[in-house]
Amino acid sequence: MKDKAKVNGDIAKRSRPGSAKPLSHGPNPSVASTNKKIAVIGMGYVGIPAAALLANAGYNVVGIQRRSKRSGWKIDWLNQGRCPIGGNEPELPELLEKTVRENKFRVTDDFSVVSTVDFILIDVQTPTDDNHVPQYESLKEVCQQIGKFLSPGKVVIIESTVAPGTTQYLVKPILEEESGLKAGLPHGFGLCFSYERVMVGRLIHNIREYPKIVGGIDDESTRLTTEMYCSIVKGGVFGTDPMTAEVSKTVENAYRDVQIAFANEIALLCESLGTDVYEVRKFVNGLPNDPSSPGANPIRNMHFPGAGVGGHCLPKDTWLLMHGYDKYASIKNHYPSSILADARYLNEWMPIHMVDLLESALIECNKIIKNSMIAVLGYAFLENSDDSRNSPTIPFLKELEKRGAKYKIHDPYIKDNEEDFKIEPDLDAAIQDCDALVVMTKHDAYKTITPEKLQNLLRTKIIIDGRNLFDPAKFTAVGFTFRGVGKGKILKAERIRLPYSDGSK
Ligand code: SAJ
Repeated sequence: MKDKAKVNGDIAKRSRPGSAKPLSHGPNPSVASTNKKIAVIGMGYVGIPAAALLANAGYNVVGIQRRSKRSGWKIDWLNQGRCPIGGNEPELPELLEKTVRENKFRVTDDFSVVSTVDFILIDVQTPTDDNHVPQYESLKEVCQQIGKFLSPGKVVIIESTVAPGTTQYLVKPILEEESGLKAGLPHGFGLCFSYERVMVGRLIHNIREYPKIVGGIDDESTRLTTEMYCSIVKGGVFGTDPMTAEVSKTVENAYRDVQIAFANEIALLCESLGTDVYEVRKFVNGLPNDPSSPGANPIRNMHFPGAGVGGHCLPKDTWLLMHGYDKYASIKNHYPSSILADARYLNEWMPIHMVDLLESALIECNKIIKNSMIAVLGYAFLENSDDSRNSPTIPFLKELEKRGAKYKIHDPYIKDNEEDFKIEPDLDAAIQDCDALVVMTKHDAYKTITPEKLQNLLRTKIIIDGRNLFDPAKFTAVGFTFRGVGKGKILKAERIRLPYSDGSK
């Protein structure tokens, strides 16, 4: 077991950009000294798992959550050791129950506890508005609150995703203004941007297994923050500067968004060309890498096309990246077109394409979309989760309304939602007497749906599959009209079959 001095020695050296050598390999619970205290601000999908892991590593952790109408209830739930996050989250409920029972973790709405802690993690929402401008009300408010209770030696760590430049040019000035201190250790406060990489359904896993990037305003901020994360992170902790960390985070999600948009555009082409995008994807991803020089020719990992891209991250992180560029970039490169922005617009459009697929299927069945009743499976943005933030189902429903259709929504994990859509808890009741079934989220609960079940429930045998949930042949074989994102072969078959298949001219 490495002794503390050795660990500190290792950590002192900031890993040179690109050196990719982690500052330290963890987890190393021994670094978690029980007399060190941590405040985690924002009891959501990022703050709760981070707090539970750090408390379990030995830190004394206090969660800070506003007693708001939407989230205030979480304070009491958490202090009873109960997990407010629905869906399947391995390890999290047990860790919360244990750390609360052992008095290692508690939650309050009183910001004055900041005066008693060593580290302050900021895990609040950082959405963008309809004009793609970051909405930093929560971030600014918590920085003002923190500033009031800051004293020299404390370290503030932003984990929420922010636009490049935000740590240096927005957060730091507010903290300095409110505290009267200068940023920078040892005489002032420490400050880092160390972004979250959580994903619903694997919150604990991602924090523990994924590399952690620490962008500190100075070496001491980076060193202390890295030491803290080493108590829970297995994937290595890498040091850099705040701007590089902010760009890396937003690029990481923009990369995924562009990859998904690529898959979505290919799916649209496949529909028109009469091919199956999943067959194409299999062949494209199957191209082996050149064994003689694996690095020479990066592997292909075509992502999954689908009914849209939701969540708190991908729909906004590209805009955060571009906002940082617009606001803080000193040199501007004027380039012809932005694949980042176009990717966003295409992914935002996929729910509309789902309605187009539905309308064409209804017409094929001599029905019109106006006043038709549609069964919508899945309100969450991601399978097996209760998270509906920016769910593609929301613009899909709004487009249905615009075209005069009625609908029933089912989701196994979500009852109430911010948009106040009525969610039908009983699957059969949601499907009963509908003119079509539309798959928006690939919950495991839907994998057992059979043609027989739907034949007895649906008024019109139409399926629109936005998540490659079903095997179309199983349904078309018994007379269903089937549409799927990227499923061109069915269309072609139907096109081929339709005019002459029943021999009628
Ligand atoms: N999606 C597709 N096709 C795909 C992958 C996803 O259509 O091939 C859709 C999903 O259905 C969903 C949306 O995209 O609606 C987002 O899915 P996700 O799997 O990216 O889930 P997030 O947004 O919770 O997680 C992402 C992850 N980012 C990356 O993998 C680069 C996660 O690692 C981040 O921690 C998370 O954003 C975040 O918090 O930033």
